[in-house]
Amino acid sequence: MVENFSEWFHDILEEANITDSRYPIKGMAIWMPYGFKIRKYMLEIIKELLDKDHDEVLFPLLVPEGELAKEGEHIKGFEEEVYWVTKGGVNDLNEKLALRPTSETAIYPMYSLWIRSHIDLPIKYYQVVNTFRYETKHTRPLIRVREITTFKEAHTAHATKEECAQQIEDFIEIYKEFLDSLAIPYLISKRPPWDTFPGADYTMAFDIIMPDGKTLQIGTIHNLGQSFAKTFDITFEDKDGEHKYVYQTCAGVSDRIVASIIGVHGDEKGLRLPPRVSPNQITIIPILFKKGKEEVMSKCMEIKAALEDAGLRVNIDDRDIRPGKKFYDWELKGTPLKLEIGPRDLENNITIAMRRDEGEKIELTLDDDLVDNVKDLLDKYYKNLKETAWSFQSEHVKFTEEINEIANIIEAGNIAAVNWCGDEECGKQIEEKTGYDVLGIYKDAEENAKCIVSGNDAKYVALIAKTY
Ligand code: PR8
Repeated sequence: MVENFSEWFHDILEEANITDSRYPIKGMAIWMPYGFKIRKYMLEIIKELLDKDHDEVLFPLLVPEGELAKEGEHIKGFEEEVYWVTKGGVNDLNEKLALRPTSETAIYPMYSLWIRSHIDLPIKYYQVVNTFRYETKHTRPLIRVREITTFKEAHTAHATKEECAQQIEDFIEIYKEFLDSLAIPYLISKRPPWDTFPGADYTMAFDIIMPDGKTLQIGTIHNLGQSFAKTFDITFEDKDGEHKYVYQTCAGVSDRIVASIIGVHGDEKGLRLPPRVSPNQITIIPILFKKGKEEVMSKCMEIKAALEDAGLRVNIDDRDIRPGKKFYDWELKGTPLKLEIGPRDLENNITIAMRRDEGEKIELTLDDDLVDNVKDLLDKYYKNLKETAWSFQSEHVKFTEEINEIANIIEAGNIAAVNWCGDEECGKQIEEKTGYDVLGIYKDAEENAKCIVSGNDAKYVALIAKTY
């Protein structure tokens, strides 16, 4: 566990060339080259998963005030966070334009034009865009930003309530697969009514535990029911000739995915990147002396080409600096596997491999099996990252039947799990009495379990946490 996580996180973003937060607008930062690559590979994964049965689109950034204000609950939830464009050059605009805080009110008026008949359904679109939220809580790079630069938002419309509920399940599976590929563990819960997305029937959320014990919501899936359909008049003619409102869902992830890759896997030496998103999956470090320099370099190039042919991302660090410094740098940057080759290794026809998660040096023979052996090490590394992260999570969810215990559990860096009857009043009392947040319903309670507040029969196990 990283001691002072907040400071560590801040430093690593700069040292590993992820983002630069010195841009002169609070809550807005620059993606630097190394971070941009991680972001790019992360997006490739989610896009690949969505592209199986969603289509990517791109909507304008600006939303007319009239549309944004149409859905009462929605605007109430967002009005304090909206940035407005009021002028075009020196002229006042006739209608204020919002920088989208999210795109329901940009997309749904168009759905109303596009959807006519049941044959137009389902419609499953997504876009990856920047959105703007004037966050009033403490901003933090990648975690709580005012320009969310990597907002993947999906919006679907369906003919029936059942299909709509199925879509929520499908999104849950997609997000699981996505996070699994990044070796990130998650807790899935149904948000309580008072923390449901503005305008939605219910919200399913993915949370992670950061090393400091605070939870971060890294993805949400909202069942919008028919509320937006009624506001934006999104109807279709059904098979029976009747005109009906569609049922809708939306789902989003953001820059927080990159924050969780960094936070969940990092250690005191720096990043530990999951192979799928690491800009370099293998870094070759030549140990160069005057004698035999060319032979070593040409062997490095040969190995690089062989690994690249197998679809791996490889770099050679041939900078004119001490090898020790190179090791240090690539540990900081979280390259999954390093291969070291010096003149003596060349004589012995070997390379020394080192996984980022283990200090052990492994001799690999430079033969036809090299590519397979390297892939095997990457696979073991990925599995170890995943297992370590999942065990950290399960060790940090602690069940209690005592309301007075909740604070101790959470202050020791954990999440508390408690029995809850499901009544809003009891849920809010938990928050008031403890000062922490009810994340949501994690699962059904066991038989005969009693609510931690009222003592009545408990329906659910709820998670309580300190949140980002
Ligand atoms: C929706 N509409 O908007 P959501 N900085 C970084 N990440 C953030 C921030 C922020 N300030 N605010 C939210 N997120 C729906 C679904 C279209 C898509 C991340 O939902 O408001 C959080 O991880 O819940 C959140 O789960 C996700 O964006 C979607 O935002």
